[in-house]
Amino acid sequence: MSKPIFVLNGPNLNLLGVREPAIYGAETLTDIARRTEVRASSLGLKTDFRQSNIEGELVTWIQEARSGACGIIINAAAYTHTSVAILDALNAAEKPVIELHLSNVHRREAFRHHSYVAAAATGIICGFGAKGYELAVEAMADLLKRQGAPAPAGKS
Ligand code: CA2
Repeated sequence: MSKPIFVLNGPNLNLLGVREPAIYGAETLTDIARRTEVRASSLGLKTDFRQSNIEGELVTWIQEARSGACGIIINAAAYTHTSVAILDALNAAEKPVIELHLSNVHRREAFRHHSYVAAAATGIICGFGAKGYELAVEAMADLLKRQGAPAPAGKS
């Protein structure tokens, strides 16, 4: 059985669908987990979808991903903009990483324009709401396919 993609979600994302629908949409995190899993399954992949309000717990899960996951999709929420600990853990995991945000952080306050996570990520998806989770799974499927592919001729 192949390893799952860890889909990690940071602080306050458990409030989705309950507060601030104008910014973050009306879907709950449970709705998003379901649509993420369905998209992954259509691509022959599994997801392990988690949320925590605790920075250290996210760090522990990222450490777990080193042996337990094929890749990491992370919406670190506010920790995106503050956490060197999460950046260090992502670098140590040595897995493909996709940074994800529901909102377009670059249209928002200046303090959301800097991301520590970005320094460990292959790519970033933001501004597409819940659909971004499906886009991230598609992007991860491509990354994993490329990883498994033999090197092009003359480039071994
Ligand atoms: O757009 C995103 O996905 C964010 O990661 C969401 C974070 C924010 O700090 C980032 O800058 C961008 C905030 C998550 C808070 O989620 C809430 C959901 C409903 C109600 C209140 C907060």
